[in-house]
Amino acid sequence: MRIPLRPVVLTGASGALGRELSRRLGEAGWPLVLTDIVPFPDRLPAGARFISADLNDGGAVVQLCAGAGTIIHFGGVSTERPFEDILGPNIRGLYHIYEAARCARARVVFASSNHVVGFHERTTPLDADCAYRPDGYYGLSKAFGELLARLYFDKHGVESVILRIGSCFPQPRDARMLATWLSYADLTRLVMCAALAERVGFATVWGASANARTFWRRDDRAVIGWQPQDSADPFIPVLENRVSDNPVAERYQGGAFCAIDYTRDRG
Ligand code: 15L
Repeated sequence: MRIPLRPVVLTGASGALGRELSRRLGEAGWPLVLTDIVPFPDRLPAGARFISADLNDGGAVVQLCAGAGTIIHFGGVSTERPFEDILGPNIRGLYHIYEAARCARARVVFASSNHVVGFHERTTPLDADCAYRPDGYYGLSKAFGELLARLYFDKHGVESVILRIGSCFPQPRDARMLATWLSYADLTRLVMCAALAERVGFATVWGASANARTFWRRDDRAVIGWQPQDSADPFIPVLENRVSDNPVAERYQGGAFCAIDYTRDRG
């Protein structure tokens, strides 16, 4: 695969997926500018720089991204939290990322989440243009991010690839992840394709491996030329009965996130 000519900013570099991407893109020789609010815990890949920055600080984010061709945005809060914890990193922070992309004329590869559609039932197969049904403040912030990306393309021509990531872990862990699992290798190829594709406009791709039990169907993967190569299917015999005893978590695509602070009458 080609190597990008202009610097590639990776936010959230010190998080689980950020560290994995730093190592793998670093090994591929990508010109990385890594950033996070906390120090980078690993040895820096050859040719990479690390700059500490707070997504809440718009000036710092714009400066960090100056000259970049791509911003791979994995920073911010990555799980369900109270609204006030989400507001700075995921709402204001996203706005800063898109302003930085506009200034640098960079493409954004945005780590969105399946939790933007978490309250769809598991029995409903979804296309990427389905209705938003966020399952918490975290999913809501990712839906805001997707719409911000849409706005910045329509108004400013800032290109985005939205990665609606399912469950990206070394291995699937329960029955739900037989549908939602994304391997690290498929994630890496997905990010590479999203960054390198010639023209993407505004594209949305389900971030899941080739899982027979998937909840998801059509998306824009052809635009970036990505196909998953891994699958959760070999784990079916050991995981298909690994379910929780929470009926809300088991009914909806977002799983346990849907059950957090759930107060609706179940009748
Ligand atoms: C996510 O968006 C989270 O970042 C991750 O921790 C998982 O919980 C994942 O979704 C999932 O839905 O399994």
